[in-house]
Amino acid sequence: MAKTTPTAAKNLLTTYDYINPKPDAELVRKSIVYKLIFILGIDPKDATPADWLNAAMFAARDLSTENFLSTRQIHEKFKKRTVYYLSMEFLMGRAFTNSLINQDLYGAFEQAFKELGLNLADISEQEADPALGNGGLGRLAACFLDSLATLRVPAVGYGIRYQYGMFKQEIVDGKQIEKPDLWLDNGMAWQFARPAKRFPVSFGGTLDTSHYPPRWKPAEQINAVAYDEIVPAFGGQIANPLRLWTAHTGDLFNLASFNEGDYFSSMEAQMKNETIANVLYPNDATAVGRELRLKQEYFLVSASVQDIIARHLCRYDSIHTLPEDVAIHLNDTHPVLAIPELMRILIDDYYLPFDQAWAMCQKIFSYTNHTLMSEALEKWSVDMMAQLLPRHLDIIYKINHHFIENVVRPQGYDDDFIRRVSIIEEGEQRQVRMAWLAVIASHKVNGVAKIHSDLMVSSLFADFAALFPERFTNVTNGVTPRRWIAVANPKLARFLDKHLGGSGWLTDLNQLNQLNKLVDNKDIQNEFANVKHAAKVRLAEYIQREMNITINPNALFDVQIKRIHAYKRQSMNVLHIVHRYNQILNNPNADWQPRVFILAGKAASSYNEAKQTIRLINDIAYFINHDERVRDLIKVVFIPNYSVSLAELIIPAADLSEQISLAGKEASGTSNMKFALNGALTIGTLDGANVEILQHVGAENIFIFGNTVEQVQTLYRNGYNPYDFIDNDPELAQVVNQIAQGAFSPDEPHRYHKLMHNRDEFQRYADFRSYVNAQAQVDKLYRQPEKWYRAALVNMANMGYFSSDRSIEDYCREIWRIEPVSEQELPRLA
Ligand code: 26V
Repeated sequence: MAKTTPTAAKNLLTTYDYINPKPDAELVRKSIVYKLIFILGIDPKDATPADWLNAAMFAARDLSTENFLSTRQIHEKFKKRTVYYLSMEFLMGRAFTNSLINQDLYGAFEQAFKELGLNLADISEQEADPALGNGGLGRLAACFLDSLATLRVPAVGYGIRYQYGMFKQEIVDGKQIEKPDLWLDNGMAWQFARPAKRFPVSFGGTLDTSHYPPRWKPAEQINAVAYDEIVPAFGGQIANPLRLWTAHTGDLFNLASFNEGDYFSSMEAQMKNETIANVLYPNDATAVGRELRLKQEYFLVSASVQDIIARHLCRYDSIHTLPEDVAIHLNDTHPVLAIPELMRILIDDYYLPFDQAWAMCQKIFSYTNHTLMSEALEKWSVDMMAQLLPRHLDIIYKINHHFIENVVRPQGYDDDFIRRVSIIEEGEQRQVRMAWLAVIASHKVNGVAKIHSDLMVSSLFADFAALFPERFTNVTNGVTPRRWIAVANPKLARFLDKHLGGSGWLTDLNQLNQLNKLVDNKDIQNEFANVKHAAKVRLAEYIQREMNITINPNALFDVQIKRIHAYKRQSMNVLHIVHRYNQILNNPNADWQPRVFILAGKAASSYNEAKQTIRLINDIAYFINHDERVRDLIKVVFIPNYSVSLAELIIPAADLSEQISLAGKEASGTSNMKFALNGALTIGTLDGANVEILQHVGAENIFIFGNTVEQVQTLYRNGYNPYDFIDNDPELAQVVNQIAQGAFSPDEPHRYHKLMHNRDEFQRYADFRSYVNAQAQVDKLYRQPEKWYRAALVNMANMGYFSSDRSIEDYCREIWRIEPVSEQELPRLA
């Protein structure tokens, strides 16, 4: 489409020839009321809290739009090399409060609502929490977008605007029930619809190889249409886009039947493919959904790569400059089809020779691995790919051939090695190994914590590390202090402002170091204890209101919140709870430390063991919470429908952070960082980022237990037998038997038999005793508040390293070679 902007209009943004309300409370109030009346068409006397929220979000969006548009102008003017972050998941959390804090508008909006007789905090609670992700990987992408904007890095996030996010979890009779998550139902004032930004995405059909380049004649086409979400930097001035694609249902045609005039058949295909942007897949999706998942992945990357090229051609007139201008980052293997997609466009549309296109790809792509678990490593059947993406499969074969003949064979590797590194896995069902393709095409491949990156090189990618040792690197994950302190824990933010002399820590988290001087100061310990207590009261009120369970804020809050998965060992947490329960009943008059065990998390809907674990937690909660003999010494709470917003409520209230995965299985973990940053102590294994947290906070300030990776591997090698541990530990045996024989499920005594008597793949029983001992150390320290709060302060003081700002600086320097927008490049304010 030709650009039709008249010359006179071209400089409006830079000359500020328009009205933008200066954000004082009065103008904010007027702006909110204006939006309510003229944008939403609602009479203020009829407005619901959700209406007020929408109006306020429009008002707040106005105030970041200028930054958003001028950021784009700066990038174009200075031809800023840009990173495009491709991810199937973004767990952004609520946008409204975050944007007010990042733009220093919280006070003005609070006052404006006060004048309207409303309360900002209540209004903010109306916002739906877009759950466009499963867990850690999606939330990491969101923390990274916040840091990218705040560090002024030219960056665009690309994802899918799933109509229904992750399901809504309800707990009925202890069981997880999945309900649709209607996050878009109340409108989404935060996103700009971009109906003109649309790209066709094709599927199926045939490949005519009688020409060069071969001609792909697709059978179906669907349009990807963009929605842009503003990602505001902390401190204003810069705002980057998160571009989310929807499938435009009206545009899909079965081309063949449409051409034959068969309107109804073409509509049928449309209905079927409507689902492309409908749901987010849980991470262990069944075979039924696999084809749709593959389509979603291609839909994301095809639209994004086309958009990236279009953006490049706005700045440069040649495709050949693409590698200087563009870095594309692959968040796990999910967007790896971007590689053959870019190859296809370069070869088929721009007529580049294969070698030249391939050299460009290797400069452009980089890839992060987020898991070593074999079941999460994506492989697509060659047959399915041949059906759906014949040209891409053809290109993958060529890449594989080029790799084997030009890279592997010349180095003298044998056939067995070649079989192992081939992108195509031979066997009954030939499969495309997406992680292999990612490694072969990328100039850098990173793991997400030191131990994980080391294991990645020594196990999963060992053969590739022999071929290209310089390709592999580590970038330890981080979390944004804006979301995880300023938004989630404002009282802690005030505490830090006070003792660190201002809010500089928010963009330079190493300033927390200065707390180290203060950790022995009793007044400061008390002040922090009060901050923690207030957060515990807030959580206790929520649990009372939503679940009708009374908990005591003076008890130790012991928290495990994350996806429910066997390797994360929620069921080992349960073993400890039951063991403690038994001990209390055996010795009721001992001086027990009261504890509240808080758990939350979703189980993938097809993952039975995880769902059983949720049910077990709820059965035990019901049983123990109603046993008068334990009084208030143990309470167990499973909070339904875990989300970013719930994490913001729970994490500040935690005393103890449970990070108890089997060593070698958790790539990094990021909630471990959020907890420690909020002054919780960690009980954890030597796994993921726990190892680096230990190094930063010191062994006296963390409870480390359990087998090391080496010990775990030795146990596996020697044929791990859970009964070696159960039979040698009578207290453990008692716990296992109680659960397995129905002590907590009297209506169905065998309900948990299988859960307890399986092969214990993640060695809960091997680590049980060491875990229980570590828990005793926790009680002991908690009894000495001075020591406990000192340790909590030491944890906070040494968490600077775990800011996602540091992670992003590492990526920019080591992987993307990207420079932020400089002070000089920023527009001068009028
Ligand atoms: C796999 C699949 C397979 C196909 C269906 C959809 C799907 C979705 C997710 C996954 C794998 C998830 C990998 C993941 O979430 N890894 C987590 O990444 C965090 C950020 O790096 C890290 O802190 C966690 O330790 C790691 O489990």
